[in-house]
Order: sequence, then structure tokens, then C-alpha cells
Amino acid sequence: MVMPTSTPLRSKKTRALGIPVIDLSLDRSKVSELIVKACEEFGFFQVENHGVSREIISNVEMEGQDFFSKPACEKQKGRAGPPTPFGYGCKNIGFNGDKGELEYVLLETNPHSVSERSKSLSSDPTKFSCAVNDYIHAVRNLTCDILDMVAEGLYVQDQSIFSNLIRNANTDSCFRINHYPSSAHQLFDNSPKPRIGFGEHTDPQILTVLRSNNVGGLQILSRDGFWIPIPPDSDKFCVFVGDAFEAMTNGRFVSVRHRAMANSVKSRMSMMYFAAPPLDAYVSPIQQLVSIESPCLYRPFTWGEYKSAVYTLRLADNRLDMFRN
Ligand code: GA4
Repeated sequence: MVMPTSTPLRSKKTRALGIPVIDLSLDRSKVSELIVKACEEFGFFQVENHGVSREIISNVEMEGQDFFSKPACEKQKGRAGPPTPFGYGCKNIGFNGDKGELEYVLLETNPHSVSERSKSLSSDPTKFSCAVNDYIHAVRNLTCDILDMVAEGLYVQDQSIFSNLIRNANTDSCFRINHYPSSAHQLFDNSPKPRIGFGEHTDPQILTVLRSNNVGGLQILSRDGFWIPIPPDSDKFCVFVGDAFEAMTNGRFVSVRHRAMANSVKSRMSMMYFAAPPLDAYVSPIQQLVSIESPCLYRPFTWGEYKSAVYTLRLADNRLDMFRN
């Protein structure tokens, strides 16, 4: 059989919409190039052939389903509330009055904290925390791999410059499971209003890695101001550039605004790993991306400072502006 000699390697796009789907099993240097391009153009991409095992994913998904199917009073035992955002939450997002059509569990990612929190979330805390910890471990490795490829694609000498922040024992990364209940009753409504499950925002962290069941709802805002629905695919992960990455790349990457709709007839469950630096780490633009032509856009600030500022604001607020030079 005659094969084409040199088919250019291109990221597949969800055709009509142009959102990159990157196959991580391709040649590493090509993948690095594609990831950087996607971060620059969209601040968003999907990955396939990511190497996270189906078993690890389905174990945590089952724990999530079990938890959200419990009676409300049971779930409330693990309730989050000021001063801590961690634990179970329902309809309230953050502490400043934002509401959503969802319930969620938010956890810190260190295994000890997961075990402790599991006691108020599950009747079998060991099983719950093992499933969550295995998932976090696998997705953290995937995230670090992606970050190393970004550094490679940006021709940064220290290729672990980003991933070291996530591998650091004091990383402030967190893990969240969102559950958007179905709205089967709207089936018979002639003009069902689209309901917002989680309102428009950017993620404050470096990178977010999301996986959902096969129920749609996620939308990203394109640079020209259109909401683009992301087709759900439980075999892929969605990757979002966060505010901290925008700052570290001196604005070369832009954090992507996104939201989740909750008007599906099936319930949607998504799981997010938010990769963040330690609280005392500086989120400054890396040296290689600052020059006379591209002067430093942000004043130096730590992740802790940024996070505190973020938690005083509303979901849709533009946060990075406060730290501009
Ligand atoms: C968005 C990303 C993560 O889910 C999160 C969210 C946090 C929360 O739900 O408590 C925030 C939101 C998120 C950004 C602005 C602030 C903080 C709600 C909110 C109004 C856990 C995070 O780190 O920032």
C-alpha cells in the first residue's frame, strides 16, 4: 500500500468550532507546539490518549454519584462555609452572593486533608479518599506533563519551571466535583429558559484539568465574544489556562472565560483539578517572556495575595487587572 509521505501533523478540531483536540500519543515536540498554540489562541484545548486509566476515573465518578444521590441532610454534614471554602456546597458559589444551579464538593489535594474531609462526606471514608487520592495523583502527573511540554514549546530552559510549583509539597491546588441536577420537568416547557449552572468566570489558578460525564453544558467564550459549546466526551480531558498562567506568560496566554449551563435532561457531573502554586510563591512573568518589546505587564505578587483578592470579588469580575503595571 502506498502511504502519503509527509502528512502534516495538525491538531484535530471539533470541525465547526475550531477547538483543538490534541492527541498526547503523538510526537512530543509536535504536541508541545500544538499545546502552546492552543493556549495562545483559545486558552483552552482538549486532550485524548492522556494515559489516565479508566478504572481511576470510574472509581472517583462512582464515589461522586454515591455522594450526590444521598438525602440533602446527609450531604449537609460535610458542608463548607466561611472561613473555609472546602467541603460540600449547594447553590452558593464563593462567599459573595454568587448563585448557581449546582451542588459540589471542594477539596484540598493533599492526601491527609482528603482523608480527614472524607470522614464527613462518606460512610466509607477509606474507599472515598483512596478513589479521590488516586485520581488526584494521576491527573497531577498529567498536568505536570502538559506544563513541561508548554515550557518545551516556549523554549524555556528550565522545563520544570511550571510543574515544580505543582509538585511542591505546599502546592495550593484543589479538586472539585460539580453536580448539575437534571431538569427533566423543562421537557414540556415550550420555551425553556437556559439556566446557568456555574456563571461566567476565569479560573484563578495556573491550569485546570476537567473531565465530565457524557452530558453537555460547558461553554467557553471565544476571543470575538461568542459562547462556544464544548461537546461532552468522557474519554477526553478539557484543559483551561487560568489567570496565574496568563501572568506567568506575561499575557502570551490568556485565561479563558467559561461557564456551565444546567438545562440538560440528564444530570451533569464534572471533576476539576485546579493546579496552583504554593501560597508564598511569586506568580511573576518568567524572564524569557519579558523583553523591551514585551515589557512586564504585572507587578510582582504571590499566589496567596492573588487568591485573597479573588475571594473578595464576584465570580464574573476581572481579577488580573488589579495586578497590572
Ligand atoms: C473558580 C475556580 C474554582 O472552582 C474555585 C472557585 C471559587 C469558589 O467556588 O469558592 C471562587 C471562583 C473559583 C473564582 C472567584 C471566587 C472564588 C468563587 C468566587 C466567587 C474553587 C476557585 O479557586 O476560584
